Amino acid sequence: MTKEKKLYQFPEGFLWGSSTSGPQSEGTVPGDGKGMSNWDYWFSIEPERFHNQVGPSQTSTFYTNYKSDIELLKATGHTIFRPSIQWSRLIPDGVGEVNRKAVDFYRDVFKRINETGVKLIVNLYHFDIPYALQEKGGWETKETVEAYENYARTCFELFGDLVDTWITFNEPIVPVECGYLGNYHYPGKVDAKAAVQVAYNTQLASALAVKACHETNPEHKICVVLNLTPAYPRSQSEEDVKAARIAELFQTKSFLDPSVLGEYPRELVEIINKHGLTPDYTDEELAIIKEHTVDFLGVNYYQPLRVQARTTPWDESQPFMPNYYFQGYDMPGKKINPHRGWEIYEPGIYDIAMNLKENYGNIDWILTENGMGVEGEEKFKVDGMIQDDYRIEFIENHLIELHRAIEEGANCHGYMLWTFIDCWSWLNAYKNRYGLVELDLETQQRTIKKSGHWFKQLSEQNGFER
Ligand code: BGP
Repeated sequence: MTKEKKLYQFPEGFLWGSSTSGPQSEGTVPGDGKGMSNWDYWFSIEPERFHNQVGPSQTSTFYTNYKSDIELLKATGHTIFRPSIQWSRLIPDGVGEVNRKAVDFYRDVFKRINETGVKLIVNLYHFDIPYALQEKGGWETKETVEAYENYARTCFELFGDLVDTWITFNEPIVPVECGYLGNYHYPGKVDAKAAVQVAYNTQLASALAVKACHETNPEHKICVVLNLTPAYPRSQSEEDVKAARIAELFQTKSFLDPSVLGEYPRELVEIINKHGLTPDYTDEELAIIKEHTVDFLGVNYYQPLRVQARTTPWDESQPFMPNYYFQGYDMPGKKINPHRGWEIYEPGIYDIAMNLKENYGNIDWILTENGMGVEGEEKFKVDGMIQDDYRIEFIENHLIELHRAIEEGANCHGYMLWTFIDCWSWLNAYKNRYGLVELDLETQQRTIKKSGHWFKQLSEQNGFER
């Protein structure tokens, strides 16, 4: 007996596409005028920290090949696409002179994308800061906040005739955690006080960009992209539930609440104060955060966060970390992406959607990143094409949960995969492939994967049957 198929039809006008970032896709060529970013600098001093010692200079050569790459957007069914501007390309020293070659490049990219009829959503910041600012303390300082506000305003003025939908930051918690607590990103500090200041300054900068966007073009919309994984407790015991609640304060509410509600959660503020981590702030700054909340949200979702109460007492000789209050929980029997090692938990999307619906005024949102990284993906190549059925299944399974949420009133308006063409990924370089389009690193040739062809069909049908 064959099971009857169900049709998962998405609302009219639902957007289908992918996200990438400047630092992970553009690459550099001599004479392009790009300044040094934190990533360029870090690679120059510690290349061994990067997988196979592959750095950020080449990436997927979008700077050179963007004209033909943009043609691939249509071939893979895109109706929306998210690139990012590299601050260090546009304003090489972070402040001051604008690089005219960068203006020409980004204008041509945006113009061509508009001509294909694909909706553009442009991100201003994807973990990349001009090194000239990083050297002077980066996000620990208010000078960087001011420089970022000017940079954002410059972008709205230079590109506002071509772009009407913007993103202030992608996953702002990541540079906080990785750069100031966990030593996975430059500057590799382990300093909770600095981490809190960086988080606060980033939030202030995001609100200032929202303000600048609305002042420059009142019709334009702007969001922040957050990785909103729920924190799932090991059990319903009081201790585990408390651990999950506090983990969520740090991991998600630290940016979600001020970005959408205009205020920090009281319990988070109390914890920060209790540990002597209060950042430098003024009432005037808090008023800016309060008044300039985002128009909509971008949500990235890859894997859930599972936590439990601490099983061992915190070692007081160690510097403060959020996991003073909780620790990770390795749930037995969890579903795993064997090619990347991350847990796959599709209902996470539904839970995020319901949280936004119930606790954040059912704000409009787009799923801005979801995807499946695969190490050694070339082994799935048959007759010249990567047969990534696992990716198709991964996307469908997540879409089923998203569809369920939308049927129950979630305000989600699009699904964007990470990523378009296989790209360079920070410390992992090219280890994990995510693209709808395969990139041959030797020849730079692009070949649409099976999922890329399937995605086109998905987009044309505005849904799928299963
Ligand atoms: C997200 C980032 C992306 C990308 C992705 C995949 O959090 O926004 O920039 O890197 O993760 O990560 P990885 O390549 O480490 O698997």
